[in-house]
Amino acid sequence: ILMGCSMTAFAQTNGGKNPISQPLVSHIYTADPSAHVFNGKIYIYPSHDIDAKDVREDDEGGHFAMRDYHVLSLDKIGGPVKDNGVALDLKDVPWAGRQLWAPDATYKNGTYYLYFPAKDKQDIFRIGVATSKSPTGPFKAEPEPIKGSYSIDPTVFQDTDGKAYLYFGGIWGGQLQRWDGNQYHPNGALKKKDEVAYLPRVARLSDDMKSFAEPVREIQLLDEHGKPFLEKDNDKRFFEAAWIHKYNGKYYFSYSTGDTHNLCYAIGDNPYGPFTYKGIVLKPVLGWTNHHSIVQVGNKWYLFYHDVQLSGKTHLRNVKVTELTHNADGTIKTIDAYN
Ligand code: FUB
Repeated sequence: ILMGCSMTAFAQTNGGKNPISQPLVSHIYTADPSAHVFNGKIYIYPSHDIDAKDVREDDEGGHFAMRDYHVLSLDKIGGPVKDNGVALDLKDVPWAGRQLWAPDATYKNGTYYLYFPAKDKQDIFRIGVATSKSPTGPFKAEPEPIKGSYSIDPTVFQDTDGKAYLYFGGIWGGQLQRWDGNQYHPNGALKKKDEVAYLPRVARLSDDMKSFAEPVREIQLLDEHGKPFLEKDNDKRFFEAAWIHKYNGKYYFSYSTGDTHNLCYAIGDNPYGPFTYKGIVLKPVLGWTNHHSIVQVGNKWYLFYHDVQLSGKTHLRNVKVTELTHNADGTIKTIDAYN
């Protein structure tokens, strides 16, 4: 299936002001775009949103009832976007019960690895891995989730020294509040406003890319005074949607603030952090969720993100892309998707 995304659509304007990005595809709903360049071509690993009419909306995000993944590909930004069909189906993941949420992918030694969260048969979010010889799949899932994994929104990062790391976590419907010291507490409560906010997680991956090489660690996110965020700092604290990119030798950890809908970023000197808060990458978009990836294509950097332009409904999203600028001092120029 080939969906058109012509240059004219991409460059549609806002009353003659700045270009507003248009959905990359409109034949299906897509969200949480994790983009990568493999062999000079751009691949996007999004969630595939569906209108599951049999599922009622709830505070845990039960209406985000996604059942498969499609990989999108394009030769260049602004070029036609191809939907490569079903890359992985829920029914082919032996351990999973429901809700295929935001995935990510990477390549190592001839194999592509797809990392994805799903609720297991006990309704606990875990992170699975599936492999393929092709970047577009089909992917074959491992029989069990990654041992020691939990919560949602995995993102995989391979550093220049060859080491690979899996970042993950998301509060509220993403269940991170149920995990303390890597132990599951079914009644884990949300933090009170003066408590230190929940922190994202990271673990280095083993050489096989299918298991953790070490216990899961918390990532320290600090404000400009070196202090951790409190829950009441909810316009800056971590909520979900981790991404990491490296720029000029620094590690940029970006994430969504969830209930305040910002995409923020923090900078560190190594993959484990600590990361110091620097500002907003993307202001709130149409719809409740804000989720992204930051990728270099050629000599430019791009932000892949989503909004609900096509549906007006929070759980039926469409992925988009826009250029991202690193300023000379290493900060990122804040993006307002509509101005
Ligand atoms: O797509 C389902 C969830 O919505 C993701 O896991 C979150 O990051 C939010 O975008």
